[in-house]
Amino acid sequence: MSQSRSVYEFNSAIVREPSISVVNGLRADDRGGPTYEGVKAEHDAYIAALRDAGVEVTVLPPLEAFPDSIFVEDPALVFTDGAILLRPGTPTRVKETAELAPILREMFETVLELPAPGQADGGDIMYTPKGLLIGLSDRTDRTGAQALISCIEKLGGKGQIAETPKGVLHFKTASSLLDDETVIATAALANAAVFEGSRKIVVPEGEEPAANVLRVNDVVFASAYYPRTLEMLDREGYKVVPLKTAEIEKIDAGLSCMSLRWYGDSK
Ligand code: CIR
Repeated sequence: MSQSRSVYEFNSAIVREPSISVVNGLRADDRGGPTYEGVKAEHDAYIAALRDAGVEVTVLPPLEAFPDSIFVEDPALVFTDGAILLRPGTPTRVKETAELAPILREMFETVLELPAPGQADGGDIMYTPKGLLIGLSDRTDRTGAQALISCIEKLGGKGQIAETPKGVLHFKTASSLLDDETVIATAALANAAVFEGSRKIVVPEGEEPAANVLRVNDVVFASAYYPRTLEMLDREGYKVVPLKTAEIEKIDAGLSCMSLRWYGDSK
């Protein structure tokens, strides 16, 4: 696995347009569904921000049969040297993997498949300079995490299992990499053993969803609705791109989940 550049240096990404059915996306607590127009506007701004950050974005067509298919991060994992097809840990999303497979096979020479019966969602997987952290959650089980580590090792990388706090959808719902030394996390996750040795920025109480940020090249995408977190990131010297997330948050999503990102050497 190529280690010569930062894990947040990207020149390529895949996104998928939201379907009209996105209004029926999965959610743990129903605070009212998002509107299609609202999600589409947030998604359009997200694509524009990726392009502004220097990323070439491939936009896939919407899939009406899969309300959550806009969240392409979950059914696959991508690297410079290959891709891994995952098995999402919730029944309505399992077949999203087959929908992504053809484009990944076109774009990557090596495409591995997570062997059955394990399950893993990309939202539980954090790239760090020391390897991948795989959070166990309701979506990612130990069998899936261990099988995934074997796949990652076949691509020349390393993986390590972590725990996700109870009641949190994904490991990265509550933590994100900010740079080679630093993570941002909720208070519940910041002291996890896997973050020992990292510099930690803890999101203020009441702003927990702000822990899902996305570092892309020299900028950090962050939700526009958490002013204390935005201010803290600014004070720490990060170049923050605030993005609207009100609609996607209604279906438990944040900024990392709407893209698959990698650095393509051939570009
Ligand atoms: C789901 O429950 O699967 C979607 N409604 C949200 C997925 C968010 N994915 C992510 O953060 N990686």
